Amino acid sequence: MSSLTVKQIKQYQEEGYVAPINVLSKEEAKEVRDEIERIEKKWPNELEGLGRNYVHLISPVFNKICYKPKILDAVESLIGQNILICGTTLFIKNANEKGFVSFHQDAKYIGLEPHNWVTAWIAVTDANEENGCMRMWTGSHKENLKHHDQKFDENNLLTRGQTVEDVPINKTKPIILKAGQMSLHHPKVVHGSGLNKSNDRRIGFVVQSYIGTNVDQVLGKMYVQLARGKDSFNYHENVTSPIELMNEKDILVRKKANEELSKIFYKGSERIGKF
Ligand SMILES: O=C(O)CCC(=O)C(=O)O
Repeated sequence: MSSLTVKQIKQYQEEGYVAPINVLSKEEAKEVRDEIERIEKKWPNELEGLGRNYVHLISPVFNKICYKPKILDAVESLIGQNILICGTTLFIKNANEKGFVSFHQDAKYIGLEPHNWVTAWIAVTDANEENGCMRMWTGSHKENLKHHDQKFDENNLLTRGQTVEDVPINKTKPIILKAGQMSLHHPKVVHGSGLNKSNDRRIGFVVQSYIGTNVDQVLGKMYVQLARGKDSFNYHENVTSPIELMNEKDILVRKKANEELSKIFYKGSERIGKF
């Protein structure tokens, strides 16, 4: 079932994103934050570096979120009814740290073709201009992929510090979300985010991305789960949902998935970053 209104679909087509969409209750968002903080406390390095990826493969709490009908209904409106979950990433900016995300296009280095996919940014905490919410360069998805400089800045939360220069800030819009709301953005829309100047963490749980079953990975191997519909293409490795937090078997699957993801992200790069 697709749930976005004609107006919302038009916003996505014209601006390259749609937001806000209510998907989790306040309690569910809190449950996700608690799960993150439980993992951080018990396994301090688990979510560091590459460990920010594929957390849905080691935690049933995250895995369940990826299958939420409210999320999938909205995604279906944009990419059709045969949907795979092909990855997740935690974008955490702690208070008093200098993390930022340079302006970039997701499609640049990820190798997912054709671009029948969409990224779901789910707000675990509120995201606003004070704590460094995303900003979208509206309409930029209608252009081709742009040149990205590779800066490897140590505070940049992107793998290579990939950066589109000269973004007209007056054409960007902040994506202000309450905890439990989501934005959906297009593979080619130029977006980034600034510093967290608040006293609390800013946390996004990002499904990167929901892809149509017709989308192939042209740079490497991906570990996917069927979220909805039927996969008659079978381009990717299928994995099962975790049944408990940090099960040993799941940890190994996640490790493999992350190794493969790293090869994709850094293909052709002379340097490897910390994520
Ligand atoms: O969380 C952020 O600030 C940026 C996330 C991002 O670039 C993405 O989800 O594609």
